[in-house]
Amino acid sequence: MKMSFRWFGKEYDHITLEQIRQIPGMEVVVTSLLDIPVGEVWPIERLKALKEEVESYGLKLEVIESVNVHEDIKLGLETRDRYIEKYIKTIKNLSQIGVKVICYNFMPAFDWLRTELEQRLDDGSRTMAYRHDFVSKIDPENFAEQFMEQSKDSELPGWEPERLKEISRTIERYKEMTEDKYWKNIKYFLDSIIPSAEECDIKMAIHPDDPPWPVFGLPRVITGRENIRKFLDLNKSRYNGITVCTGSLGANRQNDIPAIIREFGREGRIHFAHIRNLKFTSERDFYESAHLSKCGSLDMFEIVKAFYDVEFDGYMRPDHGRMIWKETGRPGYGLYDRALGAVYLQGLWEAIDKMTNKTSTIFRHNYSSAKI
Ligand code: DNO
Ligand code: MN
Repeated sequence: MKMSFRWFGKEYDHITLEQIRQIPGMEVVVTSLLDIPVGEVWPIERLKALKEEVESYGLKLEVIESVNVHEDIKLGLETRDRYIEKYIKTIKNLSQIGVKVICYNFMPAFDWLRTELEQRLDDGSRTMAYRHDFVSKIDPENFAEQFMEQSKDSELPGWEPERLKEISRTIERYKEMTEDKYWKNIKYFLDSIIPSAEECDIKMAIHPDDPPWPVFGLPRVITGRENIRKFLDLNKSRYNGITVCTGSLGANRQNDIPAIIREFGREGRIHFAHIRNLKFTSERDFYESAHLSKCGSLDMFEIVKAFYDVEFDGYMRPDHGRMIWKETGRPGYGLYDRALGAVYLQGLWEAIDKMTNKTSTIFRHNYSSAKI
């Protein structure tokens, strides 16, 4: 397991590489070029400069999150081949700077969805939350208006009227989309890009849909064990793999995350792990808690143990954290709570490792006490 940390780049992140390098055990930076429009090629010169910058802090740039997939590819339009070609060119450029894993998602219209970005917890920290009744009341036909109406009491940066209108137009384009067609579009994409990923020795790691169920009438398919199996069978190359995001998959209580890790980890199909906890407040409602098992509803020990048992040698990162110690900034992506998460996860790993290799620990212990 290699511990990593997401960084949005010098222009977009209030966190510095200097801070990241001081998190104990941190090896790898997960980043992207946020200003390149979706679908365009990531220029090699920019990538070289980014690599140099990251490495000048003693960190490695081996994971990209995300190279986003153009909507035309997801919609299966004729224009998709043009964007697939560009995607492949980006994969090639990334391989030239030593990138090993690309995380991406295939969610229609938008990425993850929360209904609260700054919910206050009892200890005064702030976190993101999801309320299903907010989402289920919104009719996709009047998406923008109804979303605004529902959210008039909450603060939802990132969901400004302009963006809502744009999303509304995108949702409209999915009107005729069925799950079946959507799966076909995923397969078309995979079969087009995976041979290049193989050649470039870059593992593709799809991120699960978050939350893992359809919202606003849009298909969401990377949702649990069965559908992950279906996804991996669409293209059987090891380079076609997944990101296990415990907070995304964990929002559906039916998902047995350690079992998912064991099944797909043994097959070498998990390349990246996002680990975070969440606390259920009702059947489908939850907030994002601190990473510790006792703070949320997921058992972090069982999750890390499953990764350990399948000898996971991919990349792991703490996922969203709360905002604590008066930090402000991009919701979910503060420094402090994620740094605590990174250290906690490494603590679990070390404990499991030492318990598993009992003999060597006992031997070392006896040896040193014998010397005294
Ligand atoms: C949320 C993240 C996702 C993830 C994308 C990958 O914070 O885990 O936004 O980066 O879905 O494409
Ligand atoms: Mn995630």
